[in-house]
Parts: sequence; structure tokens; C-alpha cells
Amino acid sequence: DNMSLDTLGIVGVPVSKGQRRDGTEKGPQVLRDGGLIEKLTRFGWNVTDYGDVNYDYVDDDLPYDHVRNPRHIASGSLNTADQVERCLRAEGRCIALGGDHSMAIGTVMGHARVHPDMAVLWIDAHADINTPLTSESGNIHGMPLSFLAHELDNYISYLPGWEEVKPCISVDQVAWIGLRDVDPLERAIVEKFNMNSFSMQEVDQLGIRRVLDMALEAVDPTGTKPIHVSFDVDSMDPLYTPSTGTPVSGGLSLRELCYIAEIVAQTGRLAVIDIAEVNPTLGDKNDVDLTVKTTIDVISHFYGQRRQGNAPEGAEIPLSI
Ligand code: HAR
Ligand code: MN
Ligand code: MN
Repeated sequence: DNMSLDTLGIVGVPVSKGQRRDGTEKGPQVLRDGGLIEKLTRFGWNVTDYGDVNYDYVDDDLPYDHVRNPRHIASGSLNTADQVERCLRAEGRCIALGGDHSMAIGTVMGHARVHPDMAVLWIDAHADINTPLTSESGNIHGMPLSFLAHELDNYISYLPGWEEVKPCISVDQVAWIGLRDVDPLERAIVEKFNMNSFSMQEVDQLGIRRVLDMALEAVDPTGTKPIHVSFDVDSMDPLYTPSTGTPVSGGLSLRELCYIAEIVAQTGRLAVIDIAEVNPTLGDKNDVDLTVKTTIDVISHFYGQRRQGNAPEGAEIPLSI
């Protein structure tokens, strides 16, 4: 593959119907307008923008049981999988700009077609592993992992339009960091399958360094696997990313996110990153500007920006005459 080349693709995933508030469909555009691509270019990346995935309007997409917009999300997820697969095969790396977190159904499916053995770091306040039957809200953004994991296949009820959405990873391939709002039956799933969950309690107890070490050891014990980071901006404290639909206080700091990002960058194995739940229609202008700035800053640290500074290659320090 192309992992050694400095190429990187951007795929916009403008989905918002995985939850109830409009606005996350504007996430890709505000991140582009915020200068993301220019910043990545400054860190040496040859960036190709693949544009936005189609999430077609579906007529009469009535809720099935209480699950909302099932046909729309299924068809958009399949389009997302195709585009992420295409980007990954051509560029070796993909940044998927969401979009609510239902985006990850498609990004993980697309990634799995190229690297079925990937390790997934799910950085989120929420576990996003409700099944259609355990979900109280009916919002698909709270369910993506239940559709993706083979072990949960028997727990997934029929949904119209979902025939081609098939599980592609094992529960062992996933580790969460940042959890602090997990539904009771989600926790039951985590415990039943002995999944790798690192909540804010573990972050407080062990510190981000040990938590990240343990999470990577769990999903990538050999230190050889392609990495998929699914970054929900609500993993961060709402102090830093206020413009998001389900903020939860007591979250990860910018420093903790920069640490995760710098260590993951150093592996050289980050293949796909999802940027989920930026909603520029929530909060005032300061909130939106801060959310976009923080998010672009975190992404930059996943792609080579270091807090210690980055010396240009072959830099010459001017001598005095
Ligand atoms: N667990 C709740 C549900 O299923 C809330 C999910 C909240 N939203 C997210 N996901 N942003 O990370 O609806
Ligand atoms: Mn999420
Ligand atoms: Mn979340």
C-alpha cells in the first residue's frame, strides 16, 4: 500500500440524520473553511480532497420501530464505505470529516475492506454501541459499533435498507477512551464481551499515558496494525468543543488529546481518522470558532505537528556575518 508516501485523502461525510439536530452536515465545510487542508500541507502532506459523500434524501423513510432515518443512513453508509475504500487504496491515509457519529458505520466498513485487521481507538464521551433494541433514543449515532462488530450480529434486529451493511470487525479490535455517559445496557454489552473501555475514571486514576499504552496494547499488541481513530469531539471537555449536540462535562483536555494524537502519529500507522459531531449551528460564534480551531489543532497533532516544535527538513540557521 501507500503508507510510506506522504499522501493523504480527505472525504467529507455530511450526515446529520443519525441524531435529531440539523447542523452536523455542515461539519466538513467548516473544517475545510477553517484551513485544515492548508495546515496539513504545511506539515508536508500531499492532500487530495475527495469531496463529500452522497447522503441521498429517501422518500418515506419512516422510523422502523423507533429507529430514525434507517434507509437514508444505510445508503449513505454504503456510499461512505466505497469512498473511504477508494481514498485509502489511492492515498494510503484518509481523514473522514463528519458528520454525526453514524458516519463511522461507513468509514469502518470501508477501512475493513482494505485492512480487516485494523485497530480501532474510539475516543468519545459515549460508547455508541446501543443496538436498535437497546437504544432509548432511536438515534443511529448512538449505535454504530453494534452494527460493526461480528459478536453483536445476533442482537441486531431487521432494519429496512440494511441488507448490505454487514459486521466487519471483532469487539477485540476496539478500545474506547474518554467514556463518561454510557447507557446501562451499553455497559452490559461492554462487560458481556469483555471489551476494552477506558473511561474518564481510568484517565483520572492512571493518567492519559498509561491509558493510551493499555488501549494500544489491547487492540494492537504487536504494534503492527493499521489504526483507525474514531474521534468524537464530545470526548473533549465542552470547554474546548462546545459546538456539539450532546456535550458532557468532565471530558478530556486539549493536552490529553494532543498527547494521544502525538503518540498515534509517532506509530506511523494511522490509516483513517473520523472527525465526528462538530455542529456549527450550536452555540454562538465564539463557540463555533473555538470548536473548529480546537478540532483542526487536534487533527494537526495526529499528522505530525508536535508541541516540541517542528524543524523544517534541512533547515539552515542563519549565521551572523
Ligand atoms: N447513548 C445515547 C443514545 O444512544 C446517546 C448517544 C449520544 N451521542 C453521541 N454519541 N454523540 O457519541 O442515544
Ligand atoms: Mn460518538
Ligand atoms: Mn459522543
